Amino acid sequence: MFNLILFGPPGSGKGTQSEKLVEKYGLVHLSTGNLLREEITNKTPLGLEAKAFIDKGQLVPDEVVIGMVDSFFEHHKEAKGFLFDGFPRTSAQAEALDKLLELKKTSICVMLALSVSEEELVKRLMKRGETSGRSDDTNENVIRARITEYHNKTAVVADYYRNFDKVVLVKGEGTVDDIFRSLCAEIDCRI
Ligand code: B4P
Repeated sequence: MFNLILFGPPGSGKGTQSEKLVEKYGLVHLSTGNLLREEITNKTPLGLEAKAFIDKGQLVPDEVVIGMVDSFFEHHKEAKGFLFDGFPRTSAQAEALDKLLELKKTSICVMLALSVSEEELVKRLMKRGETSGRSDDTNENVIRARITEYHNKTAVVADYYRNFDKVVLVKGEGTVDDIFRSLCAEIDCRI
């Protein structure tokens, strides 16, 4: 199996690039953001709980997210590899992911980390907010809170994988196609 984490702050292009990468490499796309939004749309108890956090720009509690990922794996037993988008976002999630993959006798091959300046992140997310209908994209304070959560809780996840020499930094500014080419070059030499 080839398992890849696409990492970066909110608005760094994870969702945008993931769609292109899963199509090219035939990986199963696991976006915890998309899964949570689906739960919110379906008004499930999990969705209602998650919405309260997302609307404030906070991370959803680890046990909720890890449970959701576990059940996603149950439904994708035949996958030949996963692209993790927006997960793991805390050290506890990273450790849980390692354990779940170990049960499948596999592991993370590489973490590709997109780097984008904070002003560019805010600009992109405010622009998406004009059309996406996403409650977490319309208010600049909420966007900045998400970026703060990233620095406080998520950035350390890269250190976790750096210990295993699995992190590659990729410039996340420029055209979508140029960034896609850089990501593909890193994957092609490992797959
Ligand atoms: P996510 O759905 O993961 O959303 P995101 O990080 O905001 O967006 P992403 O990074 O995918 O967006 P993209 O850059 O592609 O999370 C939403 C919320 O869910 C979180 O805040 C959190 O509360 C919760 N959550 C999710 N996972 C969780 C977890 N594991 N644990 C706890 N809580 C969790 O796109 C941004 C915009 O930039 C788009 O409009 C795009 O068109 C544009 N863009 C992309 N590339 C560009 C480029 N090269 N140039 C210009 N614009 C570009």
